[in-house]
Amino acid sequence: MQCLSISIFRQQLYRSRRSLHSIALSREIPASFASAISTHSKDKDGPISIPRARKQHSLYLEKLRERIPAICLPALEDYPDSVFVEDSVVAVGKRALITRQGHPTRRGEVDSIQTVLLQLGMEVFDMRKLSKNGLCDGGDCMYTGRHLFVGLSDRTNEEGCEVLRQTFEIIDEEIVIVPQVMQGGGVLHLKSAVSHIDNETILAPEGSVGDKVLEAMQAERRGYQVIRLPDTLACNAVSISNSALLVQDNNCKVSRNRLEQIAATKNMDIEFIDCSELAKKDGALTCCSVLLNL
Ligand code: CIR
Repeated sequence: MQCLSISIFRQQLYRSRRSLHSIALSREIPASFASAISTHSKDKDGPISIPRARKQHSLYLEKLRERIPAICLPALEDYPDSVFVEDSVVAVGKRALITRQGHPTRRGEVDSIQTVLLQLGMEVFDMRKLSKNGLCDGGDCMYTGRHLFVGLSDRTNEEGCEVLRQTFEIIDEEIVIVPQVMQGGGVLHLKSAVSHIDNETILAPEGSVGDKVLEAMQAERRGYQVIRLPDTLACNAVSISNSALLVQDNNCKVSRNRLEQIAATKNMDIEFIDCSELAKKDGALTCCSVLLNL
């Protein structure tokens, strides 16, 4: 009996260590950001204000830096979308896979990320060398500490998933490929719809997009508690070391209250951050950083 509880304790300790983030990567917003890819119409959302976008981004960084050190790389003017660093890499522990991004205009973003990861002493693999046609955006990959969920999307294909499988097969956790169920749902990446708070809790939107993604992930069967929110943007939260939650600020009181409640239950700090300028370019909160567990 004692052996069993010690082994459960060890497992929990090991899992909680794996959730501890030691450093974050991010990148400044380039002056070319107004040309970033977007599904939003300018008329509906208004033109991009670079000063406002930069202010929002620096507040985001400030909140991250209250919890962990964050490296902020210089802007890449030739790559308007390069602030969305999440898409350049998938990292689990000390192992990282540099992606071949799904959108051709974004593929040069990865080189400087690769350099930093090597400098940090990570074991770095490169999808561009491992597969001719593999594509993947990091926004489609969600590592909860128990599973690596990979969403097939317009940016991530089967060949890309195969490279992820080969790269991360050494980790203990299951790699779950989530079929493309979000088409037409106004959702770019898997993590535009779902994100995790810790290794047992997932946020997902109410309604049919959320239903389809959760079913495809078999989230409940895999033991996740799912918190459904009316506001899809609020479902993309950055969870730092199981102790703080950064959430997109929004006018949806129900989402806000539910998130505050869950954060209180889990004894986590919660911060609401306005990233409305980044959202005009389909960016959410997780896209602007890569949290590493070195
Ligand atoms: C794009 O379309 O690639 C960018 N405008 C937005 C990328 C957002 N990244 C993410 O959700 N991981």
